[in-house]
Amino acid sequence: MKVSQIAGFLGSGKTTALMKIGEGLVKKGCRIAIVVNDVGEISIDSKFVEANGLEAREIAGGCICCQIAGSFAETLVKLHEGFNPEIVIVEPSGVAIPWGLKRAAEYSEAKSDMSIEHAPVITLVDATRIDMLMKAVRRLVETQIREADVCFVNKVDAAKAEDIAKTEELIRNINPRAEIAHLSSVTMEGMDLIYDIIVNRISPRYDDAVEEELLRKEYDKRG
Ligand SMILES: Nc1nc2c(ncn2[C@@H]2O[C@H](COP(=O)(O)OP(=O)(O)OP(=O)(O)O)[C@@H](O)[C@H]2O)c(=O)[nH]1
Ligand SMILES: [Mg+2]
Repeated sequence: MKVSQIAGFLGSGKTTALMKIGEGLVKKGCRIAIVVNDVGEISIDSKFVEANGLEAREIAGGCICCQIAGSFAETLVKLHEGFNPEIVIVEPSGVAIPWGLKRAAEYSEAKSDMSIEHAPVITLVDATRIDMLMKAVRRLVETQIREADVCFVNKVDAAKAEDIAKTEELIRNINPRAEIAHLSSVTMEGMDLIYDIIVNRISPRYDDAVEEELLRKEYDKRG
């Protein structure tokens, strides 16, 4: 079972994008489940989910990557033994750390006869709020960018050109190895690329050494 995570700070457009992605991939014939870990109110539209032949689960409270890793793994096991999706698209809470979520997903292998593969870690960065993000929650946003394989500058339909350019530059500075692309759930720009990334590419498994390296970089930067 492949796990695809769509990270990004609160309000960066994850749920909106995830619904479009789920719908698009189901249309292409993929068996898709979505898992949302919301800190706030419930946001999955169950009618939408039913109408599109998706399977959805919500994990409420806390952050998937730490406090409730156990229940995330349980959820994956239940999905595997029931609906048996090819791909599970996960929306971690806006404050989750992507690398920790890989480890949490792999816990499920110990609980059931299944193997987990990861799609590239996707982080959405809201170009319409880039100044606010850099002022208010810089550290968290930097971590989500640093741990991404692909960063999407999101809401490009509504963002000013200069803010899009600023967002790209910021991503490049924080994570030079990440691929950068544009996304809009309104115009659907970037959606074909997202489908391709989720279906056709894979990202490495959790590795202590890599996490240590990521933490070290973060620590060095903080001085
Ligand atoms: N213009 C524009 N607005 C968007 C786009 N995607 C999402 N939004 C809006 O951004 C707001 C937040 O979107 P959500 O999808 O709920 O964001 P989220 O990241 O899931 O938010 P949390 O779950 O609270 O962290 C909503 O008002 C959406 O309508 C986009 O591509 N373009
Ligand atoms: Mg959401």
